[in-house]
Amino acid sequence: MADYHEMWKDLGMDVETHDQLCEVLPQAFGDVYLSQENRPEGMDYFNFVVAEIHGVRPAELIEHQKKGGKVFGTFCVYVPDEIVFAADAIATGLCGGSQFWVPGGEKVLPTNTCPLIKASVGARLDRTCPFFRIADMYVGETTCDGKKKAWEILSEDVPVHVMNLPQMKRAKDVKAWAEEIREFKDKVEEFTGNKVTADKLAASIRLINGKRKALQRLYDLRKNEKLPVSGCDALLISQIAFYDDPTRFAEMTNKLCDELDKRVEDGVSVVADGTKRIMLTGTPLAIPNWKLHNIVETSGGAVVCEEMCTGTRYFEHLVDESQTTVEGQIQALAERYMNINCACFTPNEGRIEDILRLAKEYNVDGVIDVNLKFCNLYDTEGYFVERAMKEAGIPVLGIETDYTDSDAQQLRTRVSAFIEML
Ligand code: BJ8
Repeated sequence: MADYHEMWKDLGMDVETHDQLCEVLPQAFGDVYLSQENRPEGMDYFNFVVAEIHGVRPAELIEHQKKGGKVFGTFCVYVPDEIVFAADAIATGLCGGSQFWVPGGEKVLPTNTCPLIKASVGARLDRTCPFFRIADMYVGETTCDGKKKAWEILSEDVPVHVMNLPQMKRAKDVKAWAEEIREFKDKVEEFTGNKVTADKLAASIRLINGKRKALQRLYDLRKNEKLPVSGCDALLISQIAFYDDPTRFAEMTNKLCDELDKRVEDGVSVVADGTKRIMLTGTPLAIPNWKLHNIVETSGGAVVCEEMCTGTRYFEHLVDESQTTVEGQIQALAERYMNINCACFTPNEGRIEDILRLAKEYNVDGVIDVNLKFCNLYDTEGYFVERAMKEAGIPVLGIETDYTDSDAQQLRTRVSAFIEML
């Protein structure tokens, strides 16, 4: 990796502590990724992005700021990136997926907070992630209780705009979400000094739809019996989608898909015939959380789909591109985003329907319902998920885990036993 110490210092980072992270990440990545066999060549780009994760993209964002542009940091797939890009700003995901940041979060948050929140708060307060330093404004949402309180803590250190996400899906809730998007647009316009016009919004809707289409194409390829790409690799791409330049990301993902099309034609698979096909469902797996995929794929299974925010919840459903007024576009955005089925909604039957549909589409042998420790929402919803799977005759395994490696061995035992009985 090139030397970015000067840039990190300029960002006011704690460079010494951050160096410790830089030391462990390549090892973790090598263990999980570079040990895989028969990887597509198109993965080289994504390997490069990870190798330079705190360098190349942050440098691009800084360049954008030097030209007067703003950067918005987001934490949830309900936040419409389209609005941000339409104001000539850049949106970047900020969710923390490493145990490295958790102790920093625990200094201010209760221990029984989910690791995603603890890592995100820790990355900011400990000044050990360039993305958290670069973002001019954070955009929060009222999804779960832990996040709501985290915004209050973070807002003492950085400007935070919180979007009030309704928690039901009645017509009046979609209307309320459209109103929130309208307010967000006003906020973004004021903060950037740039007007969100119908033309600009139309272009950014196409831009983000392009990213969604590329991801859908990648996931469709995973439906093949001969699996052209591993679950670990697909997860990495889903994670990178939150950070990368959307145009380049779609281009590189499509390029990889061209290669995967060829593999399907030639009957090339990354796994042996008969390898059990697993779908993961549950809480998001923020980068660099590769633990469960790695365990499944080194225990005789292959992950073929993720019903997660780092998965299908991120890209399914396109925004209607036919609207020509900002008002119409905001309505189209509200309708698309309210199609996402997060456990913070009540009821959330749509998610159960999605899991059943995806299990068929991807021809899965079993489902693993994974919950980040202390996420009450997904933990509780697990009751319905597991009951629905049992009723449909789909084997299901419920798992709770965090970002540490302390349970890796125990998880491996349980996952291996599950895969063996499929
Ligand atoms: S749409 S899943 S990205 S809220 S895991 S922080 S819910 S305690 S991340 Fe999420 Fe948006 Fe929903 Fe997706 Fe809270 Fe649970 Fe932690 Fe979570």
